[in-house]
Amino acid sequence: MFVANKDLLLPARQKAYGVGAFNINNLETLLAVTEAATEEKSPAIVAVTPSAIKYGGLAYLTRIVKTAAETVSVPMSLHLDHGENFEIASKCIAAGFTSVMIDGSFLKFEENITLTKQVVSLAHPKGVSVEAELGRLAGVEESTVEEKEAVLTDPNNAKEFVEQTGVDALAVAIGTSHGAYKFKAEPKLDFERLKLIREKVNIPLVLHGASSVPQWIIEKATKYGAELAGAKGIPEEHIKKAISLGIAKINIDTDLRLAFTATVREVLTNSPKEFDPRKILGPAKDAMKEVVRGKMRLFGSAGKA
Ligand code: TD4
Ligand code: CA
Ligand code: ZN
Repeated sequence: MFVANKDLLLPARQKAYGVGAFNINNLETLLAVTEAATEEKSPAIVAVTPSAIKYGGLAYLTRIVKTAAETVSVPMSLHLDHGENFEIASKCIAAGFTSVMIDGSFLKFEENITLTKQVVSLAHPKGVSVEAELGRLAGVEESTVEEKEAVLTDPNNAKEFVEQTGVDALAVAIGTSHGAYKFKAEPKLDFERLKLIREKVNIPLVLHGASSVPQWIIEKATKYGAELAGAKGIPEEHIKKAISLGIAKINIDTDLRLAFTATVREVLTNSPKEFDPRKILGPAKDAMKEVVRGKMRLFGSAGKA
């Protein structure tokens, strides 16, 4: 069932569970999400970034996700992740996305409001949900954000931003970052800040950079030749706590990339005679599916569809 993010996030917010947004850029990753959602009876958000669109093509990606969503009985949405300008958001809306993120977090506060409002006024009459971002995550983004440039979300600004823009969901910066190297020392999230934001803002909140970088996947990848020393993510307990404090959408990309890569390496090493892509990518898809299933259980969305 093809739905808007809002239809997935409002029940999640009310019942205090989280819905995973899983980044895809190919058929295998989409199948992993779709099969996991079906088996776990879970809602799912399929997320596509501008660089995924560059890689896979807007028309191709839109069609395969629509086909998947219309095929399964669980609710799924198609979401633009980190749309960086009005143009890409409007292209995705025209293509049939049911949700877009406009990431004006690099702009000044007022400019972020103006851009977000523009996207909201285009999206809402068409029934499309809008996510915006306030504050900056460290790590790999549109351009790399150095840790010192990362700015955590100010709760008062969040309140004003939501009131002025009418967005449906807000991505907050509380210490997470994109990618496989989130912390040099111990993982640390600013839960106090999240509580304060929650007190002032009533819409669903979004946690980017939420991958846990499971050590067993790092070990498997390393066993088969990967070099991933120092990779570290968000502990699962932290994710649970964030959900209990109002996070309703949780973005996962890195853990799927890691599961994919570890499994492709394993198959190629263990089966050197194999050259059928389906025999290589099939197990990688299954590995990603298991990761997605685990997330759905962790976030509490399993059994909610
Ligand atoms: O929004 N995301 C996914 C970002 C993906 C990076 O974009 P490109 O497609 O341009 O490479 C997240 O918040 C994922 O966080 P994670 O912890 O999984 O890295
Ligand atoms: Ca951003
Ligand atoms: Zn993100």
